[in-house]
Amino acid sequence: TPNKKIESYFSSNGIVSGKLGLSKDEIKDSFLEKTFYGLGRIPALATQNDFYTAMAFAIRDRVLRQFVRSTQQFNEKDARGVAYLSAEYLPGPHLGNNLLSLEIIKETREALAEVNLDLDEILDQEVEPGLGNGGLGRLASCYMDAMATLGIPSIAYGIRYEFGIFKQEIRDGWQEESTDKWLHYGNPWEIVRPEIAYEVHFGGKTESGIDEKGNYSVAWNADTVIKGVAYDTPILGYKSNGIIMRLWKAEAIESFDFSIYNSGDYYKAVEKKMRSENLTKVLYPNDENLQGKELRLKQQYFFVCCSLKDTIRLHLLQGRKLDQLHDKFTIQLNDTHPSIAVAELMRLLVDEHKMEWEKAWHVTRHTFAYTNHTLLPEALEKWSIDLFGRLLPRHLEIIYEINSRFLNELRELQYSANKIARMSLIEESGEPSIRMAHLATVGSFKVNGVSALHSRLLKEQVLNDFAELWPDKFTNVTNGISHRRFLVVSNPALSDLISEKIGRDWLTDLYKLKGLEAFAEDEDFQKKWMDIKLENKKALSKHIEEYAGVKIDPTMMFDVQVKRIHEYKRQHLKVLHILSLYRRIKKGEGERISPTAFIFAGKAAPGYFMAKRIIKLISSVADLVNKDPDVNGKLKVVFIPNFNVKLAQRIYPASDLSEQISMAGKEASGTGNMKFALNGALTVGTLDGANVEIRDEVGKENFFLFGLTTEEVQQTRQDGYRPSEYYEQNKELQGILDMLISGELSNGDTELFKPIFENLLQQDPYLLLKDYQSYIDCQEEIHEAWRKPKEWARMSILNVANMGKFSSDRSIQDYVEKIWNLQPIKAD
Ligand code: OAK
Repeated sequence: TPNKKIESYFSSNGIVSGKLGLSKDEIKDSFLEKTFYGLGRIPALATQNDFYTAMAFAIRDRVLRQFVRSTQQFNEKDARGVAYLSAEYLPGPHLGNNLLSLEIIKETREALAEVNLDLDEILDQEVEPGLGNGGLGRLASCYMDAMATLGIPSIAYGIRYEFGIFKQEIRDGWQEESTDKWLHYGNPWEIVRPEIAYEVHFGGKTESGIDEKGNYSVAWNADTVIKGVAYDTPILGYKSNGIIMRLWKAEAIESFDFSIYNSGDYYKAVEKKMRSENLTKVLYPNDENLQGKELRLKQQYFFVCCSLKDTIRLHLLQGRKLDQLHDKFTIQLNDTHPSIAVAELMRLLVDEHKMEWEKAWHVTRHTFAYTNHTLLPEALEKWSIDLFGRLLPRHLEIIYEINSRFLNELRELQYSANKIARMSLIEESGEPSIRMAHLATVGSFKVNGVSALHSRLLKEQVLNDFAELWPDKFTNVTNGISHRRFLVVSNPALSDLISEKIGRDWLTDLYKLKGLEAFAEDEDFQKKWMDIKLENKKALSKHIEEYAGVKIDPTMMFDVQVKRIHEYKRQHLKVLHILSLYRRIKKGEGERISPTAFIFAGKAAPGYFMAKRIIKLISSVADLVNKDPDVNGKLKVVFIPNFNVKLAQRIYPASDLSEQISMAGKEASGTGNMKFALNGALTVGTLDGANVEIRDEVGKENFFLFGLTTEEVQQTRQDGYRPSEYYEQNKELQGILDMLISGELSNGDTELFKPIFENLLQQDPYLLLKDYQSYIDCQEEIHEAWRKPKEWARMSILNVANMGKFSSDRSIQDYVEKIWNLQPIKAD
């Protein structure tokens, strides 16, 4: 029963209905109060981190107010909503973004200045939650920013990993990993909800029988029970709603096992608790490479089970019926990591809520929608039947039942045995396993790829049989990025310059940037534009000197490749280019090379041999080039350690050239490409992922294109590709490749880079040698363009002016129209 007194107090005195932001004095008062009462700190003892925490608490109060208000409005309207399920999130630092959303950056800066503190130093204290590996996790967070801003009734579910993506250090050129202790200083943004907790079962056996009502039913007698507890972080939209990111932490069901405790073995009793908590200890650091580990499957089921039980609770709380779940919710699956949800929802409906199978299946397949984020075969999730059955015996039965009904439908359509085997949810060849992408596709009403090209390839290749069977199920939603985080917050000087010219409407409608086209030729504007770039480059140079020990002249061209290290992304193609320039300089043929700093950053999966070797190669090339007096500072190479959202926010604003050079057909979309272009970097890229659409938007004359198309890649394969032919025929390329095994890069060690050399000569699965010459020619064009600063500035401005399409606001609008079919509710 609602407490009317409290409700009227809430709404009458401004707790919920007050204004959005705060004045300078209110911020100061609140900040000082949090320092004193919130942390119990006297100024003499307070550290910068205390001040950051106090400010975070002060701001969180306001963020929560917006969240409460949004929830009230969503509930009043009985709105249709989205539950977003993602095993990964990369929110980045919260404070700066929340200050922007409340429109109080200036006031906060002034309030702190009055007490002799500097906002930038305070912002720098924040340790970001690294709860994801790369693109997929960051996309989820960009989407939360947009969902909150647009007023999409939504909740985002995930896992509260105690240790996120590892911290990367570079020692002697090699990547070294250490644990990411992001919770070490506490986390002022989250609120634990001990009362929102669910039991999750594992293992044991199933037993079928007849229940009290005489119906056939299945009981799952699990042998392990773990509790999932909700930790909520409010995510604020720009000047609007707040939504919740609800992350589940695993806990033991009882703190102690009393039977063991009473027998006197205290340590053994506690051991069980520790084992339960292991479940959410650490994020698997593999990006697009499946490991098939039991703990990973446990993590997936654990968070899916809690999230579905919570969604059902929210649904029933509104007085609705369970068979209307799909009318009120879409559950969006962020790749297949949460796709066990299809079986779990069936289990909850059929076993726990006693719904009949057909009805439950109708609800299920109208509730889920599935986003695919990769075509890489090694990333497509499969779980061995053996492992799966041991951990989730009931789910295995349910999947068999779904499959048997599905295959019967296919038989009725007269499909061949071959085709039926191809489409089955179970792979029979080799070790029998469950194909999670098939489960997600069969169990969803929509399936989408993340760029036009990727969605086409998904339909034509990986899910071709399904797309022929259900053509209307397949759609595209091109990825987008939060322009508020990646331009307004991270590049304030450029944002102000833009707003001076075209006003501030672009903060909520990125297409408004088109207005900048009118100033592309304006020399005064160009100068201001490039001056800001230079200032950002100076700031990055400082960071690089401090963290990578390399001095860089900020007037050089900053040629940047930052992303996970993966062979398909071809960081080693960039290395071949650098070595080609180096060799030209050594031969005295370097006059047409513009002074360039090559900047790399990104993490390699700890078990990925080739990726780690590529990092070592970059470091070795850096040593050679940076120290050679003949190069005379014309080239610099640097690998900045520990790429994360915070570092990314420094790098994009300082970049001149964005390297998007994956082999065509491999990068599902890319989102870094959008962040660079939004900050005025020009792109050199293949026709892959969203590069295609970026080039369409900015115009082909403002984009440096090279390399094979996806069709040409396929043709090359069909024709029988022999990389050694390119090595034989292209003498420059030969000389560069020979350097890898000459010992020149490795203190005489001819073995160190042999694996890379041999891989390229013998297989070259990502066609570096085939694309090499086209890349080198394109780079020559780029170096020439850099020598015409006005031209460059014009192209840079035109790139930014045409980035409207790549806001995550547009992507979310697309999801609303093509998939979610709901009404946004903007906070008033
Ligand atoms: C990671 C693990 C498994 C499957 C996919 C991924 C992943 O990160 N994919 C990336 O998703 C991004 C967001 O859609 C895309 O921009 C990247 O191209 C894609 O590699």
